[in-house]
Amino acid sequence: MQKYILIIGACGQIGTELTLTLRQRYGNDKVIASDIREGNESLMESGPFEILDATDYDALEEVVAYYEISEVYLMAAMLSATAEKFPMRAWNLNMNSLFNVLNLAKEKKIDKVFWPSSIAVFGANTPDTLTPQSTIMEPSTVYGISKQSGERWCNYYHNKFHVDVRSIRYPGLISWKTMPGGGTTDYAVEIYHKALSEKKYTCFLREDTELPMMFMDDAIRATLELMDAPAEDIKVRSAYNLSAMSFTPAQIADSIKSHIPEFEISYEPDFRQAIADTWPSSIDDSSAQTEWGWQPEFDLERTTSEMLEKLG
Ligand code: AKB
Repeated sequence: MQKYILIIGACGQIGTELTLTLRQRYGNDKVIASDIREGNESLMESGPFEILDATDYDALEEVVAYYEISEVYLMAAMLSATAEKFPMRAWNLNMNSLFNVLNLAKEKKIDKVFWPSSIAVFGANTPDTLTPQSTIMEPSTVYGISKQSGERWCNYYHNKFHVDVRSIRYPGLISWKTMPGGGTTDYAVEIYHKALSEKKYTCFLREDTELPMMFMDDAIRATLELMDAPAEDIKVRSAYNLSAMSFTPAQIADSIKSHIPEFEISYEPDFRQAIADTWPSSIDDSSAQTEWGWQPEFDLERTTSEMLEKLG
């Protein structure tokens, strides 16, 4: 049987690269990109594109029926920094879109769901270093609360209705094709753009704020490996911890200076510092490693070389 895939939030930082990779793998016409607004030309022109509000169940159901969709990647979300400014809008988007997709799967209108969680599910009382898969989770941000609730609902729909939903707790993601928007880890992308254009960057986090990060190629590969894994190997139906590297703003600046010696960084922490302070500095992803074979390929040095080369 032919497999048709729907990406919701296809114009975002992860959605763009996920759509292009899935189109290469399955064929352009098999992967339907959708978003609330138009985006990247390469994405819009390489295959079918639908304007879709993921909180509108009827509109979503119509697109799923029209294209005979069997798999949905729900990438639409309001990220941590923006969600602090618009709590109710964030809750509405992050939760209702998830319920809509989970309910389509419960009704057997689709077979498989991918939904992204985040390191934001953790909070100030979580062990900070090598944070375990199962641990104290008391998120204090709007975004973190929505992601933690989402994880519990994914687990519930799997246990109760046998929905095949799979998820990853993404760390901060670094990519050059599409800018992130509204996140706390966004500095780790902005810094490369500013290093090339202005040779200096003012960071909104303190120099010693260590956070888990990942290069986008690793994140996309992890997503596809998790979706390809046999259902019986997926023991975690909330979301998997996933790790690649951890660094501070001072360390990423040093890594850039080894390519651009005149680069200068200064620090003006803002409200995003308080968000970052509640997140872990490193993650234990041994469950992902043993259950579906996860291994990262990009460390900070490789990420810096790739970002500066591609953006340069
Ligand atoms: C954010 O900073 O909000 C995101 C995330 C870690 O989920 N990048």
